[in-house]
Amino acid sequence: MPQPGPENVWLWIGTALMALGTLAFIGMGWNEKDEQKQEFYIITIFIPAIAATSYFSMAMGFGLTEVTVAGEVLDIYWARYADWLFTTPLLLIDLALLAGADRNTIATLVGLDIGMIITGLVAALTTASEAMRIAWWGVSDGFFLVLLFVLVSRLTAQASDQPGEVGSLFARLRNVVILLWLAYPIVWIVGTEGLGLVPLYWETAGFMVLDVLAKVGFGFLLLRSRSVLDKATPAATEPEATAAD
Ligand code: RET
Repeated sequence: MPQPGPENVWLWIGTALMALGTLAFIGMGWNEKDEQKQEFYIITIFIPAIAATSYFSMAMGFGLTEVTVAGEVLDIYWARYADWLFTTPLLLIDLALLAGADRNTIATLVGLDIGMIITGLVAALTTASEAMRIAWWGVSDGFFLVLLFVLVSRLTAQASDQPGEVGSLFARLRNVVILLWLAYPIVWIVGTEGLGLVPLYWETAGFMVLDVLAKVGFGFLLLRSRSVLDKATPAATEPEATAAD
């Protein structure tokens, strides 16, 4: 099993920050009795909890493998993709619940997201050629761009039916997601998986900062707004039964 190099320091910091974020969210949700709000807490607690285990596995060397592309050996932290496969859909579900999105919109977002992560993993593991890796990166970008489009079009339209404060929290979190998430494919392509312009040490630092902001930062913004979560009504999936009949 390959062992992590000096980038290990970032992986341990990531493990610690994700674990602390998990504990903080558990603490914030401890006394929550309202089932609807509990849903936000449960989802948001799982996000850094999954990341903490993924970071731990990378720091220990378990989440690391090597691939050889055109005679060059690359260290690939595959555990990132295992983390993202679960946590990015959870982040989108948090946003979608806030928007009061319907099931079809949620399913579309999650489907596109899974397509993005799986093809990103293929890009990372492909050994055929450098060009093939970049081609798969492009396929993953395709899923990502459609996902962003659904976020700004359909999901935003659905959020406009929510009360004002919920709508503005949604808009803030949506913008945070768009800005932070856009950095991932850039770090990937300039880093060792792609063009190799940035060494693994700094690439690992970059992903760690992004992951902490996109998970723990996002979670704080969402959960600190308790009064807003109160007003976030669930999806308009089924009309409420009336007591009249
Ligand atoms: C990859 C490489 C291939 C192209 C694209 C990517 C996008 C990844 C994204 C990840 C987001 C992760 C988050 C994690 C934790 O909170 C797979 C890097 C488009 C958008 C938000």
